[in-house]
Amino acid sequence: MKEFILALDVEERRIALKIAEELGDLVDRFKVNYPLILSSGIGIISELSEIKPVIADLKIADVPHISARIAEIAFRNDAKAVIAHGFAGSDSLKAVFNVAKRFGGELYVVTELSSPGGEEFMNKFSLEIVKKAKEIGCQGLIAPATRIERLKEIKEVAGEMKILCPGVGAQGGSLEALRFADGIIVGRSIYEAENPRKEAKKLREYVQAYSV
Ligand code: BMP
Repeated sequence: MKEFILALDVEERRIALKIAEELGDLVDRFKVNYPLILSSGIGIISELSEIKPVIADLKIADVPHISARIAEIAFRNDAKAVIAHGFAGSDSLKAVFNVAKRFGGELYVVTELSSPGGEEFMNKFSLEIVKKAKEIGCQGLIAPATRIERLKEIKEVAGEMKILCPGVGAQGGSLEALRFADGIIVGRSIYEAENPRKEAKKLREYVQAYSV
């Protein structure tokens, strides 16, 4: 079954909770990032978790002991998964992976950003990042829906690792990503839509159709 994940990049706790209540039945998980966590506080993860599991997209990329502490705070506040940057290297990834393991959570590793800037530096190393993440035993990867050919290459190296793809919709990425990915992460196309529920329903049906 493919996953449909809502990126809740709004900046107000009240709005985030309202959207989550309205769309929670249509999505598999929520992903929260700095805009929401910094404006609402880390407690928003627990609040949203009452509705659906939360991925804390903190794009962790620090020296190992700090990376581990960041991940620990996210898991202590009920995150079920965290996202870390692969470019920080295997020591930092291992540190986060060990924390995730202790909490029974997951670690998703960013390969290369879905934005054009992801092609400047990150894509020179993204396949190496995939190999490293796989070697460590990380549960999944974040890979661009905006570059399908690259996504295909990432999938070939990733094998059975789970791949979640942001970039669908507002960034110009296509749902074709689901040919290689296990799930899509969508934000603005839903929460900025005139009728977010209608948009989310359409995507839900699409993801479901791809899952059979
Ligand atoms: P939107 O659908 O509004 O473009 O949002 C995409 C979400 O996915 C954002 O939260 C962003 O931080 C995240 N993301 C991304 O867009 N590209 C990546 O390569 C990695 C991400 O985590």
